[in-house]
Amino acid sequence: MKVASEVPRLDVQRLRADFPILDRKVHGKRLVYLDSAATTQKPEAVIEALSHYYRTFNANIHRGIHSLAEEATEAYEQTRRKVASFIGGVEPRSIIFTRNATEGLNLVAYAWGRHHVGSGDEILLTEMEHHSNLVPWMLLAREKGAVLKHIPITDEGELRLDCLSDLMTARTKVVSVTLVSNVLGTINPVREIADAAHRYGALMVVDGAQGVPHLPVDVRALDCDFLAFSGHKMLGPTGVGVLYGRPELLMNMEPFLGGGEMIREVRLDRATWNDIPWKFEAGTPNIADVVAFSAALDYLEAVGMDAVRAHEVELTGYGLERLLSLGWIKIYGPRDPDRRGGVLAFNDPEIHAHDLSTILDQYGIAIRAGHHCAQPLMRRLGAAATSRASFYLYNDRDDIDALVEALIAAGKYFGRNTRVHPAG
Ligand code: C6P
Repeated sequence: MKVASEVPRLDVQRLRADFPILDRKVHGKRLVYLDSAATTQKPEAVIEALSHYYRTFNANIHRGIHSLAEEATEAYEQTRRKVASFIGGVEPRSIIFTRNATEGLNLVAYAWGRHHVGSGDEILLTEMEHHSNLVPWMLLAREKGAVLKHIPITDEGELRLDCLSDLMTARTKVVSVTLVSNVLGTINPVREIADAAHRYGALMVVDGAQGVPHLPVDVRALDCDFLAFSGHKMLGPTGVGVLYGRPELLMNMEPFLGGGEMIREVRLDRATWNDIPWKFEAGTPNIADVVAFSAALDYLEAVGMDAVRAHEVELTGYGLERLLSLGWIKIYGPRDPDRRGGVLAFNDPEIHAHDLSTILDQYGIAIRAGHHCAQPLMRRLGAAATSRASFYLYNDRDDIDALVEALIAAGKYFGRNTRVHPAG
């Protein structure tokens, strides 16, 4: 990662022009899109790539030998090579296309877990996981009689690594941790946890859904065995996910789904499997969206992930300062913007998160409200729901100012006598 002074500042106004949706109005107001942790908006290049695919070379891949099929196959495989390069220059055969991060995590729990986790074995997760990194492991633990354990968090929303040595045992088979929390924003010390996992002979799985889109990620630096993420959270179309897996592991795993494409030879009573990664891509994949995802990767590469990260640190710092200056907003997660990604979950003690989100929508502001698919974390935080503003490369300080103004207006609507306090 480059030092901050070497990283070029984003020209947000220029970038915004690439996102047609940002021109639209909501309830007559400028759209202020602060829900990129749920899904990001798409640049013209991605929309155009999708349309270009259907207009010019739509065909099924890996099957036909006509020109369209060859062009479609090449474009699909080219995206795989770009993804491999994007996460640190790994082998393209270690990249499996899934529907989303959720499917990637389920693939690991099912195809690896069912053959390597047994009764009494332990699966170590954390208290801040998204349901996608909890429920697949619950299903596995229930089937195998395995034990689920969780690294607790501090009141500031950081993992209690001091508990790690007590939680890891010779029975720990897998550790699965999110790189960035979708609620707290916390960036977790994955490398440190991976080192501990490997000392105990356990696998390290990383949920990269909120990490890969926002930080420069190098799989080798993380030293993880699996990494799952979603294309739609990084400017790509919905319906494309990525699972990186260490090739030695993937080669020795049983398939996840059976069908066309994932086989080498099929008899009536038995079959052998294709090479990786195709062994894990049964049936016709989401060709069009994978092809268009390539344009999203090009876009992010051109902007530079160091610049994306630096921009989000700056914006998150400004957001924290402005929200705290109101004096009544409770913010979850670390206070230091360098220790967190671009999500700010917060609560107004007098207005329910859902009401707040409905009012903000009247001002054209899109935020998310609810449990953010992290109910155990919500319980730990003592909150039934939170509001959440999340940023990406097309957001700027004006968006945060609009949010703050609307929060003040919402307070007035609910009868609050507003006085803005200094930041603290
Ligand atoms: N979080 C959010 O608004 P999918 O749905 O498979 O693309 O991503 C699942 C997922 C996994 N891990 C983390 C940390 C996530 O944040 C998400 C998706 C969205 O926070 C939708 S619930």
